[in-house]
Amino acid sequence: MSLSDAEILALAEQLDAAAAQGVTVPQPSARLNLSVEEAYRVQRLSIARRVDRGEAVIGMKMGLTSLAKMEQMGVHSPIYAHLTSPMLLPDGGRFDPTHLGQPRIEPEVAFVLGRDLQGPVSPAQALLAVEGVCPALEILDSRYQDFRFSLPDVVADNASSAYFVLGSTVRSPREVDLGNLGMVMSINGRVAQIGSSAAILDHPARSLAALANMLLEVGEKLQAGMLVLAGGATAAVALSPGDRVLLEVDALGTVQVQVDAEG
Ligand code: OOG
Ligand code: MG
Repeated sequence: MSLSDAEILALAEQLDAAAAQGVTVPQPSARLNLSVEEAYRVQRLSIARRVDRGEAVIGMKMGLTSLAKMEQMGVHSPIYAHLTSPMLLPDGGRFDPTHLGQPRIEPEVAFVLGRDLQGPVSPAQALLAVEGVCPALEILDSRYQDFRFSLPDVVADNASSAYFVLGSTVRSPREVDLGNLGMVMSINGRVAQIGSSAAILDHPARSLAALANMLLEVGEKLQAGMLVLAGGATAAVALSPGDRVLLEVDALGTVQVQVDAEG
């Protein structure tokens, strides 16, 4: 039994409100038989509500593109989600965690597209549309209790997106081989995760190509100027008020963010 348009819209409204308020809601899959396709419709409707409030879609992200992330979340299929303007923080910037329920952070690599990118494409073809690459940190916050969800649940929740930060040095993908760059994420000066860009579907360009190819299924393409997060290279780490996070990526440089202290 497929969901009615009214049920899809109700889920979008519920998840959008939960994200705005920093509260959790029940997983849709606990009471409904939501398909992945229906979950993407929920995601798009929730993003449409943000756009109605004045947010702009500035990019997209891939998620669950490394084994470490798949194992951590218990969901083994790559997914995509939308990035909107208030989610982007400046390098070295900070955010207020009080409206986030259970923030986590993960090390990523980001692409800046120099031209439109439409599937079907190979990873090498996808890279031709890329103008710049940089280190990135993504801050996640699930709208489900204990960060527990099925594949359709997390798709509906815009893949737990909350904030992201891009390193201020952007390099050309023609200058750097992205295939196996060491990545070290430190929190308060202590190493929290060590990984490699190779953990992201063997090469981050594969993640970008997979995104373009998934969007083709719904007749969409990536647009010039869009930012694309390739997905966490390691498991995500829980954040606390006052935490300072630094990511260092070989050949790409660094990116930093800070969680506001309490009070
Ligand atoms: C889902 C979002 C996954 C990534 O990079 O793998 C994601 C989650 O882990 O809550 O952003
Ligand atoms: Mg991510």
